Amino acid sequence: MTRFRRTFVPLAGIVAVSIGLTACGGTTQDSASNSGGGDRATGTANPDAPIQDGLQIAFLPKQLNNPYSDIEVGGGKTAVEEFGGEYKLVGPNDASASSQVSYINTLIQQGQNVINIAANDPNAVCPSLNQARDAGIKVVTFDSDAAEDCRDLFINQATTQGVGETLAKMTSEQIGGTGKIAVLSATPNATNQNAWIEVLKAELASKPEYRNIELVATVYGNDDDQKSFQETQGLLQTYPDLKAIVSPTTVGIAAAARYISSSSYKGNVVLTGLGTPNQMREYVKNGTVKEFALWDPTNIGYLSAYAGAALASGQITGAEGQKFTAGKLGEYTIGAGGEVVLGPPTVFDANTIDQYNF
Ligand code: RAM
Repeated sequence: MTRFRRTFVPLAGIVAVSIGLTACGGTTQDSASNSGGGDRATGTANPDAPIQDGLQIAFLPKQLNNPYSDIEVGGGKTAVEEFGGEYKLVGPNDASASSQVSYINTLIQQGQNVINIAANDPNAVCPSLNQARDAGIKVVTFDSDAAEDCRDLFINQATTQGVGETLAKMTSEQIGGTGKIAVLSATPNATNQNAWIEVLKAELASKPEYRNIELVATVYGNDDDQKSFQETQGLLQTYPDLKAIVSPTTVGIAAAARYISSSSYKGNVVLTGLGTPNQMREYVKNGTVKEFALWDPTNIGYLSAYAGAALASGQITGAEGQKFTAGKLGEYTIGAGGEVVLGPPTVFDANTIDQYNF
């Protein structure tokens, strides 16, 4: 088990992974590239510049009614209060591709200094985000990235490669390296889930220890509790010999656990993926789930707020190798592609889950 990394993230630890920009229903990667953003990390940075007073820092998560998002933006609020800024939270109730566009437009009209956004689609938000940047607003993506040319920085919770590897390893270990598995994801457009699933597939295809594992389906619960619950039921009916469901979304894994825990599949079908300890505790204790992973979402929002403040204050421009200090988390270095990595994922099981409260 790895503990949360709270201080310096060495550049060498940042694994550059090309994000699988699977465009399903949203705009295409090319259309985002043409949207006028470009690389703006070229100005002069002044690492000694103080964080400006009264910065207006907005948070726009994937959706508001998601416990994970609530924890993330709570960390953002703490940071904004620490450095004397003005915190604002807005967002849609669903995580569909274009649901965030109208909120971005309003934040531009309000003249916010920074927009922190967990993008529901890597491209659908790009024209609006680039309008924001044209208006002098700094754009930081956190949790789920937008295309690289329409944001200044991406705060990644862990390396994309690291999350995908962890999903493959947890699944394989729990099914003894053999059998059919399925993925219960969030929305079809989610940048973060799609990137993790790409790595999971690559791991299964390339490592000899995974050669007897077959990924038979990927279904989407849209980060909606009821839909995730029904998709779980559908998977188990369609594939009676399914050995495991991997759900790389806190909404999906919690809904799947609820379904499995009161069915005959409990103890027979493995459920793993990414969940919050507080949502998963009862299912670990009642034997539905043995092991799953995550990071502390509070720290993502906290780091994102400080990154935005550092950009807006001129401490950094977003170029690779620049450093900034994120309050109590310490110093971070900007990696390739404007990515800042929080730290490694943590794996939770019955022995460790009670050490965590989020
Ligand atoms: C859900 C969301 C979020 C993701 C977590 C793991 O809450 O899809 O974007 O990071 O799961």
